Amino acid sequence: MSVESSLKMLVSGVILDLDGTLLNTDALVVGVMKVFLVKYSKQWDGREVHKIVGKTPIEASAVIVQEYGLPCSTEEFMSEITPMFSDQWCNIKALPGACRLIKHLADHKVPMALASNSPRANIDAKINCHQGWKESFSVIIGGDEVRAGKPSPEIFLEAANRLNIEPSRCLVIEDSVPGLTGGKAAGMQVVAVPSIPKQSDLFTAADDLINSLLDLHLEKWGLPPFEDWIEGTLPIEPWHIGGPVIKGYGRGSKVLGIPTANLSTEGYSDLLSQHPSGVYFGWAGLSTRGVYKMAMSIGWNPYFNNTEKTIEPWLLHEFKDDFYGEDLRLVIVGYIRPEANFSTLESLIAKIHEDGRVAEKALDLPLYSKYKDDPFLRSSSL
Ligand code: RBF
Ligand code: MG
Repeated sequence: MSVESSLKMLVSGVILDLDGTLLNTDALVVGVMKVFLVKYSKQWDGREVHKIVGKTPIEASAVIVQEYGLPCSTEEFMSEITPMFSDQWCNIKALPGACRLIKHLADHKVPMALASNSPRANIDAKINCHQGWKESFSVIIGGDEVRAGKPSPEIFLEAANRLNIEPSRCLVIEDSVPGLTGGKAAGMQVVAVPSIPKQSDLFTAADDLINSLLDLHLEKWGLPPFEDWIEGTLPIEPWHIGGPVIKGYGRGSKVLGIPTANLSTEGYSDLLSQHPSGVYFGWAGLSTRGVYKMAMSIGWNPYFNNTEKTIEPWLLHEFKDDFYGEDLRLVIVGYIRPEANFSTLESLIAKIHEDGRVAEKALDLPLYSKYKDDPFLRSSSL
């Protein structure tokens, strides 16, 4: 990429959103709503999620009361639902890349503000559960500490003011449309990292649109780059998944030279929702055969525009026969790139083969090769 196209306006401070950007709050909202609506004999169907992301609690509550025709006022709804959330603040997981980002910016003394539509007391309760977060922000502003929440620019302008940095020199990182709108109205650079998939057309106003915090390239904004990429791969906290190999999705991956050993997503929707879509790699164990190198995609395969988030591991080994039904164990140790769309099938295949080579080589690094002996790969649940 040329410098002209990749280097944006230089910034000297970062303003972060909390819910959906640093914390996986959506999972909690869904959990609480499911339980709550049962009381009114209604069922949460998730269609409303995009109408509540980035809103203040009162606005989001009004949407739910209206959408579900609940026989209560917005205020009554809020007083019932608030205690259900308050018990759960410490159960909200950091999104992948959030701790890495905060630590990196703090280590490099980049001024950081937290600007959230959530009330200040809730912000404090949430971030206190994550070690090192609170101290990293020199400014924290809640939705109840400004006259108007996002999409008003006020909270961002106040953050810039307290950081003592010109708005145009601030980089905002946001998952929601109201946040993006507010950041742009404040005259700031905005990186959008949408928490709801397949909605990229709503984020065209963003200066950069990324799939997850793992894809953040701070050097584009003149900030110190992450230094943890190794040979085209990013080490992640290893995670496990396993189950019987199922038949593929009828796209003839074997013919393409990419025979993926697909896993059923049944029972794994929570696990999959925790991991951003993208191309990853690691080790694969087949109980009766051995342990193999593996590259895999998680997501909707933009080229095929799947409706379900799937997991498609490609074992980097020539097998003489199929192994449908066998127990496949995976330990995922690193990240390569976001899923992409391609104009031709040939270019998709070429890219996947490149991923395979990257994974093959990286897995020889001690950092990754040590997981080859993970007992999970050899245990069997079948
Ligand atoms: N599908 C896409 O549409 N875009 C991708 O960027 C992409 N990357 C992949 C990377 C790897 C390592 C693997 C194994 C698959 C990837 N896929 C991607 C999914 C691929 O289209 C699908 O697995 C094949 O069609 C085989 O079923
Ligand atoms: Mg948000």
